[in-house]
Amino acid sequence: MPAPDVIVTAPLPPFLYDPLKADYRCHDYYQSSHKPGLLAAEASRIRGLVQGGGPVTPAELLDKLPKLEIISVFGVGYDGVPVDYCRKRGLKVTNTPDVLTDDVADVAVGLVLMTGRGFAKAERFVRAGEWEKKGPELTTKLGGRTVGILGLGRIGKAIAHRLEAMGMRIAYTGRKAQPGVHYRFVPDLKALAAESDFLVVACPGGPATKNLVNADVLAALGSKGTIVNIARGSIVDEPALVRALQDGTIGGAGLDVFADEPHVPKPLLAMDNVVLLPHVGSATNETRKAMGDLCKANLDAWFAGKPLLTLIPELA
Ligand code: 8YV
Repeated sequence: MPAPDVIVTAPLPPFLYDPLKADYRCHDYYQSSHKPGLLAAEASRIRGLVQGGGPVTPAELLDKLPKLEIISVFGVGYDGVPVDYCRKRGLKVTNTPDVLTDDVADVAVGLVLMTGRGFAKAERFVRAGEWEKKGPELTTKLGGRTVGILGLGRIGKAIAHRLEAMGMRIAYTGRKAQPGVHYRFVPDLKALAAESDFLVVACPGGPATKNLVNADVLAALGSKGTIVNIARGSIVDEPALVRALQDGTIGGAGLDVFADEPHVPKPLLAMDNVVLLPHVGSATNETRKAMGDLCKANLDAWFAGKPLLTLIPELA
């Protein structure tokens, strides 16, 4: 059988792209300087699509791929996939859950430490030679403080587990209370924010959660509260967040994700109470390799007529 044709709409690391190229006829839509030409020549043969977690694959592109069978997402988040469209067309959508849970949770803990204990600021203080002149600022003890987690899925649970081990108190919100967890469920996000010192955003992105953390939620978090986001920039109303930080409505922010990556709102860059990371949640060699292996394994399984290793819950 000839190798199936696969279109690639995201930048892929060599440890995924090289093995893909070995087993599939890959068409690099992401890098192509003549996308209409690529589609005119190849669209009618394409059976698979590989994309990243965040950036959206428009339904208009999928419409141009009449033989498409499967979208394999290199990431756990599939907010970049038009899920309803895929359901109607009977397209399979796979992602890479579990393998990145620990790394993403580590980043959330890092952001709690960097913001709460002021480590990012303290590090700048040393580099600037300030320590030669005066002692560092005192910060606030983390043990005993409350962390509210928005989204107690696999990643949210791993975050809770870590922060609990640091002596922090955990509460959470989501669509429903989770069976078998001892953390306190608070049905209302605003109420959770009001009682949290740190509000950690760990739910999926996409239309259902767009701007869920709005100006009201930030006001409830309050001037001593810090927001940490390791999920998707779209979940937080970013202009409202910038305003809340500017006028002291909230105390600080630790952000790994942004609404329009890699663009970070300019005012955030100048703020001392904000820690900014370039979406590094899953960015370790081990995890990205495991994600790449799973992304390809799903395609391999599909084209070999074997059961998929993962399938997004909406299509299961
Ligand atoms: C990746 C992510 O940066 O898994 C996700 O949903 O956001 C990250 O792990 C991204 O998917 C790489 O394409």
